[in-house]
Amino acid sequence: MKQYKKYAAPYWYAFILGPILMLVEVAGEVLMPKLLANIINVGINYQGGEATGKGISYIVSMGGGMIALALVMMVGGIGGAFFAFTAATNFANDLRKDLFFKVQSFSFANVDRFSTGSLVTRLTNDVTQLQNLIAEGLRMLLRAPGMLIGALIMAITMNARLALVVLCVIPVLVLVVGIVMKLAFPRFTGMQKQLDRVNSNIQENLTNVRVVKSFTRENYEQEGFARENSALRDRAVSAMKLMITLLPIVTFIMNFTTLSIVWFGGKQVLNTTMEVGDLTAFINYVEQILMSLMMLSMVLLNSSRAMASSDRIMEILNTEVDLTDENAKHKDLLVKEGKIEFSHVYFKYYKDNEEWVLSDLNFTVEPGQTLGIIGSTGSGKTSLVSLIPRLYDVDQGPNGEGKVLVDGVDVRDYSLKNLRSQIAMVLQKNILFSGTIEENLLWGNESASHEEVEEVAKAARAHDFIQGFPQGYDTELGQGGVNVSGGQKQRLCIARALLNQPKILILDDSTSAVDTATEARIRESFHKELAGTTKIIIAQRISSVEDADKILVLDDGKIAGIGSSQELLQTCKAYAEIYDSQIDRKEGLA
Ligand code: M5T
Ligand code: MG
Repeated sequence: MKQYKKYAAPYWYAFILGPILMLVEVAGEVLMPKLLANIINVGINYQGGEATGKGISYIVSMGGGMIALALVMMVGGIGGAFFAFTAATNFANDLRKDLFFKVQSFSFANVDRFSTGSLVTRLTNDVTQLQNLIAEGLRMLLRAPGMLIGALIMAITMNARLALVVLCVIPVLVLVVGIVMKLAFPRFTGMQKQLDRVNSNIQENLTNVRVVKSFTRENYEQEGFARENSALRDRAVSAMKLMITLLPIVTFIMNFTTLSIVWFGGKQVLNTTMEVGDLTAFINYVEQILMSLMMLSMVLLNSSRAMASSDRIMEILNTEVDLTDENAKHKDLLVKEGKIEFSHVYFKYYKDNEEWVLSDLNFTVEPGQTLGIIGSTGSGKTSLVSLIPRLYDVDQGPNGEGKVLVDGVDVRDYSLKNLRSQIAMVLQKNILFSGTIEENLLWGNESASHEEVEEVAKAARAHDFIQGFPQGYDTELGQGGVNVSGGQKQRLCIARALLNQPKILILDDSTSAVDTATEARIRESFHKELAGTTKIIIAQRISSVEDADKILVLDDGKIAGIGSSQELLQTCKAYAEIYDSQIDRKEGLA
């Protein structure tokens, strides 16, 4: 609750005016039956078959009063609803914005914990549940208790004995609502969880629609979706069943009470201990009392749904971002040289696992050098380079603290912004965004000129094919870059990474879809134009790394050998084997 205060604070006026204006409406509602009673008792005063009251002028003036009151109530009602909605929508808007910021600050490890679908549900549906509760709550907060208390006072002063009937009914109603709420809460939690699953399913299928189609898995996926969707319906129905039973039960209690009032009140009228007008008004008050209880129970019931959502929202807000630069010692330090050093580096993704993904890595790359990394799939190449821009942090190894150093400084001592701005990484799984080619390339550096964009595109050997498109650099890319070929996409991603003139450039298998001749030309331009940049190139093909200053051979998370291609051929069996297999294949093909 404390955490929500800051989202309500800027709109305090709406949070206060909403309920207060609703109170104006309630005051009118409570006065209305009294005026009606006056018309019947004083204006008409129907006795012994004859009207002996004050007559038409009194009735008209009372009627006029009722109209004026209705107008005031209308203003109160409209104003109250307006401020309640203002408060709720603004609250939700700020909360959603903060949740988004928080998710953006998540480390990879944090994101891995929630599914994307669940994050989407939490930021949309769950926030909306909270928003609805606030809008409803603000309108009912004073209105329901105000009506309850007002009507009770009016009823008791009018006829205390008859009011006893009502007082007997209230505990029964409270009990019923209490039981329903207790049963409802777990069902609502279950419903939100199922909604997560449906959203995850939609999200996964839509992003991977091409794969689904190429495996003709549409039917299977439709079945899967239908299953999750039906489960959602079932859960919603089970929750709604409870809500639905509540309404008839309450109506039954209300009707029963009204009947009792007419029964007991009727007797009093016959005994002339009560006036007819008072009985009419009394019935109105009883209805108001029961209505207000009904409204309260609805708010409480909805709040049980919103509480389930609130817990899920809190889970995001309270997630500790496990990778921050709060304790960085040199926040203003920039990466200047691009020297990289691994010293006793151990790492694993799941901290409970016995096995290390990377163990005891020690090596150095000098500024401007090129390091090639080679190794079988799953040997830890991607994991290794992820540690440099701190996508993950090094773990405590068996023989003390391991470190990744850039320019001799622990990466954890840079601010994340300064560190990452100088390290460009082309990920193994590349993503482009919808927008033009030029816009996508500008991700690397927003303030770059068109000439600079062309320059990096040339370096990445992308310029020629971009020029080949009718719209050139203004060609629209589909979401994820679906309308360019795999190799073209890789080259665009390389160009994007180059635009920032990084001190360190990491290419994770980024030329796997590019033909060898083009790849050789890309390497050549790196050599010429990125002389000062330290380059790490992960590759499957020996030819991609053969001319690197150093090649690191990774095997099951350990360094099997490091050195130039010539040296490795002599010293590293694993390297020689890969070399032979690829050279053999080349000769076989020739
Ligand atoms: C090394 C595991 C993976 C493998 C090992 C990215 C990632 C990997 N792993 C996880 O448990 N969680 C993750 O998020 O770590 O994986 P890698 O570093 O991705 O290997 P690679 O880059 O050498 O392989 P490849 O196929 O890209 O050549 O056991 O299960
Ligand atoms: Mg990899």
